[in-house]
Amino acid sequence: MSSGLYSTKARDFCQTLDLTKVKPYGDTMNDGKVQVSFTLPIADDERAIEAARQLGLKMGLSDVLVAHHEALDKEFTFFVVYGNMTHTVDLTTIKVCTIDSQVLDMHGVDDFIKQNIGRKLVVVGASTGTDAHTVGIDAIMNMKGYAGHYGLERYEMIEAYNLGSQVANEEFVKRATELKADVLLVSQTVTQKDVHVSNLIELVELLEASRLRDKVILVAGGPRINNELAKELGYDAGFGPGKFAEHVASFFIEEFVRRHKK
Ligand code: B12
Repeated sequence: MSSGLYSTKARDFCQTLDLTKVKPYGDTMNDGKVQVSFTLPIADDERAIEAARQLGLKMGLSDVLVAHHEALDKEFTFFVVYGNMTHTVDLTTIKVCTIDSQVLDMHGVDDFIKQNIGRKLVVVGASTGTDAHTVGIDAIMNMKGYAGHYGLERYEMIEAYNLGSQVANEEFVKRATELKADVLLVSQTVTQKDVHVSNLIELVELLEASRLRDKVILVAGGPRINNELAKELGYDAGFGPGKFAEHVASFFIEEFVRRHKK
């Protein structure tokens, strides 16, 4: 291994990477290479391929290549398009709304609750509204957990109630009241026509009307949920893909203590 080779590479990288003009990396810095896939509601023919190419140009790609096209049926065609992104972003101006809690593991969370709260926390979760997807909320709550991360049901100091899917907001609020919930976890997967937004807002309104909003820590999650959106909609936090029980638990135990110290 020659250290000379490595230092030359590192120098090239530094010389060409401009954080104020970041663009996709294919195999050389700043080549802007991307792959986009989409379906058009038209038959798979020469005109359709040209339509896909022109759409690629309109997306801000140069050197557009329609690498793959396949008829899904007579009236729909699937495309894979390659191209070079002409746009850049200025990383130095980007601000994100992050969750700053220190992430503890399951035992760390249990110990924290024992030492700082002194009783079990009641956590009630569901996939609400018309949403039938349960895998996300199960990943967070079920005993066996997901991808090697145990769910909240396994935590000694958490009393977890997973109400399942398609739970109407009214029913969710009713059960949360009966169970004296400290924390409410809402999962939303379907985002077509922004149904998740109206459903999440409806829950906040119901909680406010029942004078419960300030009494619970309210968290949303799902594949297209992030902290920024959740906060905008009146939630205390939002979690998306790649987050597990320990992330949300670490957030709500800190938040619980913060509120009760006040
Ligand atoms: C499995 C599945 C189904 C199953 C669900 C079975 C079940 N019991 O859940 C079935 C077949 C029932 C189904 C139905 C439908 N589905 Co579906 N489904 C999927 C699929 C393939 C996987 C979803 C999944 O399980 N992901 C795994 C989990 C673990 O990931 P996750 O949800 O993101 O959860 C993680 C995080 O987001 C986070 N998280 C999630 N929730 C929460 C909550 C909290 C509080 C926290 C902290 C974190 C958190 O933690 C998890 C772990 O990291 C996806 C496509 C895909 N590959 O993603 C489509 C998909 C979600 N389905 C889709 C659609 C459209 C539907 C239907 C509407 C189809 C139809 N026309 O009938 C129906 C839904 C009907 C309804 N009323 O809801 C679309 C959604 C598009 C959109 N953005 O709106 C997708 C993306 C498919 C697609 N590409 O079109 N579906």
